[in-house]
Amino acid sequence: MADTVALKESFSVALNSVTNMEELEKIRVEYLGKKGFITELMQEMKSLTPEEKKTFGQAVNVLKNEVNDAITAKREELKQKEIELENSRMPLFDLSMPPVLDRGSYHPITLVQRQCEEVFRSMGFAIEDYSEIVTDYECFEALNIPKNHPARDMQDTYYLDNGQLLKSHTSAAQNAIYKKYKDALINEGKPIKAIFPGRCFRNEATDACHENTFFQMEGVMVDKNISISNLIFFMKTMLSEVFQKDIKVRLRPGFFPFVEPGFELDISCLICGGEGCPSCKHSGWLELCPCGMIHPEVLKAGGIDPEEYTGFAFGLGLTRLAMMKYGVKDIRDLNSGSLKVLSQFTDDK
Ligand code: FA5
Repeated sequence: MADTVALKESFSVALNSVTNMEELEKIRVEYLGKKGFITELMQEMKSLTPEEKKTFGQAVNVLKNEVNDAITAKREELKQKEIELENSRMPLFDLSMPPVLDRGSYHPITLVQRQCEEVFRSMGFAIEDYSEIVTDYECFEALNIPKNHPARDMQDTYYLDNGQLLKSHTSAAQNAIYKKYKDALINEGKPIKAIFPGRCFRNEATDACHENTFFQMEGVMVDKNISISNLIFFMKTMLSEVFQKDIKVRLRPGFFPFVEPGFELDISCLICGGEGCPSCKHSGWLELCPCGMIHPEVLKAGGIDPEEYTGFAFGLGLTRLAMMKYGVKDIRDLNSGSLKVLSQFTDDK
């Protein structure tokens, strides 16, 4: 008497190796066809006793049904795969759909960032990108802010479990920039001139001029004999190019451990014309671009000899610049994703 269990096993192995409809049909014929293994088993019954016929007949029937069901399921599976393959070859868009959306627009921060990049590129600055997750060394220690230094309280920082942190200011990239360009400075006399825009994160209570996620654009220049007048020249050029009109600016002393001397560069609020409003915390002035001469310790950490080289650095508040440039009264509107706000900038490319 043939072994139905062994036949079922050989069928399973054969079915598993099937990859298309042709192979499936071949197996169907091999097992269920007129001369197939299962049909042959049925014929063996003739020579059995009535008792044997009963048990064997039942086993063959069960096997036949299982084989049938398995072939039907496999057929469905193959059909589904064919449909998926066909879909993957189709274009992802439907050319016959009527246009339902208006032309999109650049985000005001992108617009203002591009303008700044253009201004600095034309003055020979390289544009660099940097990660949003940085080390404590990059964000603080390399910037002359050791562990437990009170200056860390100036920036409410989001720390990660692994000790890294979300970049609280673009200054976090300074050390890497110095290390990247110092050889060309020292060996070939090429000044370091770079800007590096990026997203920053602080655990801030938000208001009309503070967000917890905002953009800054850092800039550095290092060479022999760089002075505060170079810094003032670049700041003035950047502001007059971006605003294309005279704006009132004030420079006052400011403390940042990574510059000496340090300054706060404020602009007269363009929302209220300097009268005072929520956008400028009713002071008439908006802190826009702190800056200063790079601290000798920071140059040293970047592998640059402060006895030989000097430089300036600035940290422009790009999000605030976008507010001023486009008259956005509340900084939170810029992260709101509201098309009402953002679509106003469509034509300004
Ligand atoms: C800094 O972040 C320094 N790293 C800047 C710097 C660089 C100083 C190089 C000296 C040399 P501050 O925390 O003030 O400084 O931020 C710089 C600018 O970013 C501010 O003037 C403001 O325009 C913008 N800014 C800061 N915090 C926020 C915030 N929560 N929301 C929106 N803009 C902000």
